[in-house]
Amino acid sequence: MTRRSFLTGACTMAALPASAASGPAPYGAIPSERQLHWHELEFTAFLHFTVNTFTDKEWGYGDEDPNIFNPARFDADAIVAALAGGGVRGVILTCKHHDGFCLWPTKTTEHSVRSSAWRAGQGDVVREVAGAARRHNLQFGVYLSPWDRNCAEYGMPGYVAIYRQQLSELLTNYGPIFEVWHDGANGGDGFYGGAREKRTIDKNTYYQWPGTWDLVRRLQPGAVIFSDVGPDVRWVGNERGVAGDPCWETFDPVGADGGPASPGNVRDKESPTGHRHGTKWLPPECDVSIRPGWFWHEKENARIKQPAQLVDLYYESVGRGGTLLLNVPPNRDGLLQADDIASLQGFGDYLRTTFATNLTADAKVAASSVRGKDQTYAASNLVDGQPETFWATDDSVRIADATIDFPRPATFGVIRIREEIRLGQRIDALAVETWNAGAWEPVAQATSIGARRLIRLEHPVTATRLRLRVTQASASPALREFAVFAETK
Ligand code: FUL
Repeated sequence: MTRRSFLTGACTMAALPASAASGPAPYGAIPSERQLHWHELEFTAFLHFTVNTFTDKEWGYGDEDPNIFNPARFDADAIVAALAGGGVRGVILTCKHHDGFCLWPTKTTEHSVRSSAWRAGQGDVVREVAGAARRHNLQFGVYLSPWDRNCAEYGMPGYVAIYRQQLSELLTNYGPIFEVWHDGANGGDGFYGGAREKRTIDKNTYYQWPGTWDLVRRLQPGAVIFSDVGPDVRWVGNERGVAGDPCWETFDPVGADGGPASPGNVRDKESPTGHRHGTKWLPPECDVSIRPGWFWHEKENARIKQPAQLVDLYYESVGRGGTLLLNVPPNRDGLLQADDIASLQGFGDYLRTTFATNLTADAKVAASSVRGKDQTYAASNLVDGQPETFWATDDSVRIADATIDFPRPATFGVIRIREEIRLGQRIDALAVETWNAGAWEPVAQATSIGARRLIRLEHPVTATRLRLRVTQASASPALREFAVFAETK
């Protein structure tokens, strides 16, 4: 050890007060690297596709003939290209839904594409979607239903090894996986290898989730794990795609009966808002289908959510610190329906045009307080477009403001505010004001900020001067971005 590094080490160890220029200490729970990466995706898609597409069901019983799965014009590139056109950054495929039919040629069961007439048993939907996702620069994720209404072993101890084997196949043979999705539907009646009976399982113990999650960590350390209770991403508590307001990124799940929580067993009334000061960083994923059902049904072809509805959902999910997981189900041809594609495209156009130009980018910013008067934490970091920089104040500060002066009047309808979440969720409330005829006038207020808060104004506002006021915080504020945009309608 050199003398210099010895001294540096000694200084760090001695409990000196933090120098003014050192960064703020994190507050409460903080996100992992894999969660940070997931937050950046904002908007991802679900593909619900299996035998149900051909039987017109939402939940298959498990006795379906594999030959009915025959999407004659299946084209993963066309599907993924349409998703990319909608602004989607990741896609999660139902590799196995509750009916147990596997969309890849698994070694664990005959009940898969291998036994199907589709491509004479040589097809692999998982491989094709994973490949198309990579070609279109989208991340790829897998949904593997724990409930399996086909498997004879379901409900018995042997099934857990089968489930883990299926997961291992998916996590080793298809490249990087960004998310592993475990739904919460658990047990009931089914085919179960011909038994045709009802099988119930203990939600807390049967699947031995900790062992399965260890397996995911080992095989795909970068993947986030989704379920009602995480461990990385929580279900938002409804299938409407809407987060609470406030929506805290932290959450301590409790079972529906007040006991321990597990996938399929959570007091989900609390999931939309999460828990302020919860001990786990467990942000919400807001899943919703573009159609009434999760699978494609001819009778729902005229009931597709329009771009304006998708825009509302975006503000109610991504805009509240979560992500939006929008299901767009392939049809019997193995393609997305034209109307679904048109809605996606309209929504993507809205996102691209509205968020193209941040009007604060050439504004000047001055703050009531800057940490240690150090430029590293200057308020101009709010508008520099750099993800790594942030505005911070001294540790003792809880109420602070930043004033933004535009070089010319700016007209905007959307405000975007982001905390430096590497340092936890610190802010409890803030307000935005405009300077008008010698006085500050309120424009908007918000509570939870977290990864991202989008405020959509009822009417556009024109201003040359704006003020962002942190009115309540649990630790000194650390904000990464303050941006405003003209909404294109
Ligand atoms: C639920 C399932 O029961 C639905 O069929 C759908 O897959 C939804 C996303 O998750 O648990």
